[in-house]
Amino acid sequence: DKIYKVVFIRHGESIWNKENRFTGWTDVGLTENGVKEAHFAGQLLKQNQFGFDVAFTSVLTRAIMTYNSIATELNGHYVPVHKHWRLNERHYGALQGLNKAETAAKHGEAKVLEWRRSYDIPPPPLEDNDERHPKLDPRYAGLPQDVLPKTESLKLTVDRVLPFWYDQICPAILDGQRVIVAAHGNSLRAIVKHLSGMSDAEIIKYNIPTACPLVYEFDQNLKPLKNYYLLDEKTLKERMQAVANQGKAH
Ligand code: DG2
Repeated sequence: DKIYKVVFIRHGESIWNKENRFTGWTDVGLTENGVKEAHFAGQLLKQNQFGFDVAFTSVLTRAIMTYNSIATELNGHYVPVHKHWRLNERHYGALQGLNKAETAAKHGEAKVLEWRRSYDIPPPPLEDNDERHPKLDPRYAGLPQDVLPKTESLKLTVDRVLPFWYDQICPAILDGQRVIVAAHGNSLRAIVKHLSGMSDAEIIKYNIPTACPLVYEFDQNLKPLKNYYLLDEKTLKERMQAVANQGKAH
C-alpha cells in the first residue's frame, strides 16, 4: 500500500527566539545559529532520502528563510513554494515584543504558561489603533479585516490553520506529492494537536523544537499511521526543554 507523508518543520532560531521575546506575527529574521540549524535540517533530510515536490510556508521571513536553506541542501530551489498567512505563527497579541522571562517575573510563571500553552485562553489583544495591527502590513492587504487577528489562543489558531490544511495541503499529499510545511511552534502545535488527537491538557506540555524535521505518515484516508522526528532522542529532548524553559522567570 502507498504511504502518504508530510514533513513539518519549525523555523530555525529567530532573532527574537534568541532574545526570548514573544514574536507571533512580528516578522523577524533568523540568527546565524538559526540558519545553521536550518541547513543541518536540510542535510538530515537529504541523508534520509527525503526530497520534495511542493513546499508550503507561512508569509513570515523566518519560515521562508528556513525552507530556503533546506532547498539549498536538497538542490530543490525549482520546487514550487506556496506562502500563506494561515500558516503564520499564532498571533501573540499585546505580548508581542515582551521578554518571556521578564513577563514571567512580572505576572508569574503560571500566567505565562497559561498564555503560551493553554488551549483556549488568548493573550491580551492589540488595540485597534496599535501600529502593530496586521491591517497595516501590506502582506495582508486584500484580506477582510475580520479575519485578521489581534490575538489568538491555540484554539483560534487551529480554526484558521485547518482550512488551509484541508483545502491546500491534504490534496497535495493525496495526489502523491512529497510535501514539506515550514511554519512555527504554535501553528504546528495546532496541526499536530488535530492530527494526533491530543487532549487540551496534553497539548499544554507539548513543545515543538526549532528546525527538527517531523515526519507524519498517513493511510489513503489521511489517517495518521505514525510520526517521528529525524533527530536523535537526546538532541530532541534538549531542544524541547529549551523551548519550555523560555517561560521561566530565571
Ligand atoms: C514563538 C513561539 O514562535 O513561542 O511567537 O514567540 O515558533 O515563530 O518562534 P516561533 C513566538 P512560544 O509559544 O514557544 O513561547
